[in-house]
Amino acid sequence: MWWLLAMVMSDAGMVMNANSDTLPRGCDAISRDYEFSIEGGRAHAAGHPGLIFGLSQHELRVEPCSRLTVSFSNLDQVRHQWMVHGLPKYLYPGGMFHIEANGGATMTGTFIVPGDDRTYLLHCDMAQHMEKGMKGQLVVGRGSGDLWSVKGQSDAFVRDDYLPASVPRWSLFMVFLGAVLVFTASRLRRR
Ligand SMILES: [Cu+2]
Repeated sequence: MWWLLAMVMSDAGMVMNANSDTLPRGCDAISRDYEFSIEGGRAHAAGHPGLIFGLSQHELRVEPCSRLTVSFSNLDQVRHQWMVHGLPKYLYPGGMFHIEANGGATMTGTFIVPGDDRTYLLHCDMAQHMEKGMKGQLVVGRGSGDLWSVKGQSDAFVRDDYLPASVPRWSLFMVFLGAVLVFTASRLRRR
């Protein structure tokens, strides 16, 4: 079980809870091998008001019992992470698989997903980075529904509803309507 606590650390960053050969319960074999190259950084928030950071891919869809090798490239100078939550704790301490890449670095790690249909949170855990755009979802099989506030996939939990462009026109109309009502009412009283 030595690999359970395995943590690869280097100048470029670290990989925690890598698992390339132990099958989750209920999996008879590795169903498929995936390789993903994912970038994280400010460049991937461009054009999305309110976001500062982003991922090149905010949703990954994979088959149950598949093995994912993820190369995570950090395009910024600050640290970024690519972290999956909710994995089985008997296999991944804390339920996590975690890649951290220092500024400008790329780190690669492998893990195996369980066999049930489920949607897992993936994010960067640096303070405020998830809230500022580094949030995604890993959909295994049919998944278990979209997470909220995943860029390009789902709506924000609290949506910033800026006033629509027609508000000034409607305001003027309501003021006019009010004036007409007051005028009419005063005419009626005078009779
Ligand atoms: Cu980050």
